[in-house]
Amino acid sequence: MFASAKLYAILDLGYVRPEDAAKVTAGLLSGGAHLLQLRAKGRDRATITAVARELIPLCRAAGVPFILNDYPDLAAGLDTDGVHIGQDDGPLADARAIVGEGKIIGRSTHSLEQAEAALAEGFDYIGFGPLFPTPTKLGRPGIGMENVAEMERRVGSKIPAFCIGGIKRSNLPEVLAAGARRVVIVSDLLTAEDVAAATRSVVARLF
Ligand code: TZP
Ligand code: MG
Repeated sequence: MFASAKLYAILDLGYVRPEDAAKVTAGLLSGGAHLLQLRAKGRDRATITAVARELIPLCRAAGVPFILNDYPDLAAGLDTDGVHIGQDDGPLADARAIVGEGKIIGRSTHSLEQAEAALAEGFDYIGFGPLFPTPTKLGRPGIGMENVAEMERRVGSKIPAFCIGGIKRSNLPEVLAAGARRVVIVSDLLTAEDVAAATRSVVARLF
């Protein structure tokens, strides 16, 4: 599932209340998301742990890898499939030492140079963006789509590379036309009236 993943869904607790996390995740999974991340910026460790414990069995049952954003130590203790870290979260080796071999470790990248550096360092996958400014990641400018094709050629041909940031069902055609082969979509799926149907419609357009 991981190597062929095209739609990476993120259950972001900025959009979903912890008590709704399992229900919304079930929608993402039944809609066919290929990877699932729990992102819980600013939440306490107890909340993150409790939500992760609910989501992990749902993902397992669906055959979908479960990735925790940040907190390699929590990821190790929770038996997640992996962890996702940003540019300011230290080198891969530090995270690897905590979570161990065999776990997926991804890196956020915001430029072609960072994408190539993450590949060279040995990350299992990257996020590339934000392509467009987005309320889900405030304070970061959109990097646009002009480097997407080159990023896919240099990095996406070697490890899974997911374009991210402001991608919605409405602009997915232009993102794909720019050369993207895999995407992360957060708010557009989490705020959809029918999460499963919205997810399904995206998956159908990625093949
Ligand atoms: N990293 C770069 S953009 C982003 C993250 C986590 C948020 C993407 O969310 P959305 O709602 O799909 O724009
Ligand atoms: Mg981080």
